[in-house]
Amino acid sequence: MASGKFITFEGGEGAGKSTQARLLAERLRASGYTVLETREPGGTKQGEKIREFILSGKARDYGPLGEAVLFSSARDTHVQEVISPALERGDWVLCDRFSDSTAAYQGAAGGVKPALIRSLERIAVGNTMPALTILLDLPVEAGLKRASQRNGADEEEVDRFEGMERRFHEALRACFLQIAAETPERSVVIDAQQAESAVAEAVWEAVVDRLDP
Ligand code: T5A
Repeated sequence: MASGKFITFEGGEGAGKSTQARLLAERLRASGYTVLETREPGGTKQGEKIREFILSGKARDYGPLGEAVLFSSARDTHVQEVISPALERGDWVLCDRFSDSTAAYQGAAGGVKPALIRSLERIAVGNTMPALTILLDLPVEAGLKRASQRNGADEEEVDRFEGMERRFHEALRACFLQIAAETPERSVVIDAQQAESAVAEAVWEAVVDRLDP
């Protein structure tokens, strides 16, 4: 039986997921916990290859369903080879994006039917659902601005999804909020417009409240 704690960070582009996952990992480690930081797509050799393939735009021709299958294949390996073993060891696992991202990007915004998205989640994730999902929510404009500032002037840095039209990003935001409303037992929504330190404090409060470190 898994005895560790599984936390995922979700949200639109530039919401601050990577930043907050790193800050939470530092805080947990300072409290004496063993923490595994990982991300999706990625987290395994195969997953990093799929990440490169999709984010470079090379998988675009397969359409949202093809991309959902690729993300799910990477997730299946990630769960089996990395996440589940770490949870069984009793580690804390912090994952930058997970299956809610497939529901939002390929499902709500990409048009893949909810039943297909749910089937893929069942296959790739099974029972290894997060104990806590932190949804970092902020207006689309603000998130894209942050992402573009991080990328700098290099247009080549804009990945497969950052460059999508505004309607796509609004659909993502609405979907993430809907998932959070439908799964209150694991989801906490945090206003990501606040300063980095204030967001970090809200994340820590959610972790203490839900998981009692
Ligand atoms: N995807 C992923 C799918 O379509 N389906 C899936 O199933 C999965 C798993 C992943 C892409 O793949 C898609 C979604 C994504 O488009 P990625 O590079 O991992 O690509 O992209 P993101 O996860 O969107 O990561 P980003 O780096 O764009 O955003 P983050 O991690 O949310 O933000 P972060 O921490 O890098 O911060 C961005 C910038 O903002 C600043 C940071 O310093 C940084 O410069 N910042 C703040 N500025 C002001 N105030 C704050 N509170 C700030 N917090 C951070």
